[in-house]
Formats: sequence, C-alpha cells, structure tokens
Amino acid sequence: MMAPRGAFIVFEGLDRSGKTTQVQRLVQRLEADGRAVRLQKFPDRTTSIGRMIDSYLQTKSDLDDRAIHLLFSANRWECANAIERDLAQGVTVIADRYGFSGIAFSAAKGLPFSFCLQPDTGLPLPDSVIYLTVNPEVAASRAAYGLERYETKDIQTRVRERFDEVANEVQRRHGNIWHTIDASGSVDDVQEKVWAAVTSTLNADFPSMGRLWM
Ligand code: 2DT
Repeated sequence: MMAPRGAFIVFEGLDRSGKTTQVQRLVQRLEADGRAVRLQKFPDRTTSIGRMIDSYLQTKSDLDDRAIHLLFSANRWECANAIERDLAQGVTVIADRYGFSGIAFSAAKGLPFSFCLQPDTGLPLPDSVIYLTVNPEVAASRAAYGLERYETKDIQTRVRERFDEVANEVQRRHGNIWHTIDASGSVDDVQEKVWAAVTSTLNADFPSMGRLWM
C-alpha cells in the first residue's frame, strides 16, 4: 500500500504575531511525535530569485510593484516541485508564509486583487492555513518593528484589512481550510490553539492534492 501523503500546512500572520516562534515550536512538536517534517520559508531567500527579493526587502534595490509581486510568486513556483515531492513521500510540509501574504501585501500597496491572485493559480493548495492575528494594541506593546520594507504600523494596518479579504476568498473557493487564531495570549496558550488546529487537519482524511485558486 502507498504511504499516505503528508499534510501541507501554511502559516500566515501579521508582524509581531509570534509566527516564527509558533512555526518552530510546531515543527519540534511534530518531530517529537515521530513525523517527518520539512519547514519551507517564503520568501526563500537562498535562491537567485530569493536574493533579488531579499535585496528589495532590505531596500537595497527598488522594483516596480508588479515585478516584485511576480518574483514572490516565481519564488513559490521554483519550490513547488520539491513541496509536492515531499508531500507524496509522506513528509508534512510547513510553510512560513505563502501566496496569501503575497496577495495581502501587494493589494495593500494598491494592486488589483484579481491581478494578485493570478500568478499563484495552480500552486499546491494547503490542507490548512493558520493565520495568526494580534490586535493593534497588543502589537504595539510587543517589540519594535524591524527595519525591512513593510515593517511600519501604517502598512501593517492595511495588510490586516487585505488578509480579511483573502480569508473570505479562500473560504469561497476552497471551503474551511482557513483558521484564524488570536495570538494575543502567551506563547504556550497560542501553541495549544495552533496544535488543536493542526491535529484536526492531520487526523482528517485529507483529499488528493488540490490546486490553489482552481
Ligand atoms: P518575512 O519577514 O516573513 O521574511 O517576510 N511578502 C512575503 C510579500 O510581500 N509577498 C509574498 O509573496 C511573501 C511570501 C511579507 C518578508 C516580507 O515579505 C512580504 C513580509
């Protein structure tokens, strides 16, 4: 009998939502549980496309809004085969950001929603999207914003609004795969909420690999 495929779980979140910490904890917990797991960070800054994105995010270079949007998408496409291969071999793949960030950030800059979706059409569809939110007051009380492009209060506010639209679109196209988790509590409390969402996905009889926006 063929091994069941791995689950594809995507994390999205606002700045200072504790996303990176939660992703690391989840990977450790799944490994401790005896699962094969691979973490895939987006943007993947290690590829040649990723290095262009990195330079843009560090404001060392400027690019047209559409051009950088397409580079972020191309960065996912260049990793898509490896994700599918791992899933087919039973590995659980955890992505730290994916195309939903791509839409939320580019739409926050004013690009049309329909344009933002288009280049990701056909990418592997996650089995579950864990979206970590914090209310603006809690975000303000956490450590200061970083120095990269987009790390300002004004942009984060607009991104938050766009993420709500993305969540609605996911629901409309793909059903109940989007889990919004309030990450205002302690790291341990949030971890338990994440774990509940993830185990419900892992225990479900997930279908054959779907395609994003199709
Ligand atoms: P990190 O701080 O998580 O490295 O993210 N971004 C990300 C986009 O604008 N489009 C995308 O498609 C993706 C994946 C979000 C770096 C920044 O890049 C933004 C924050």
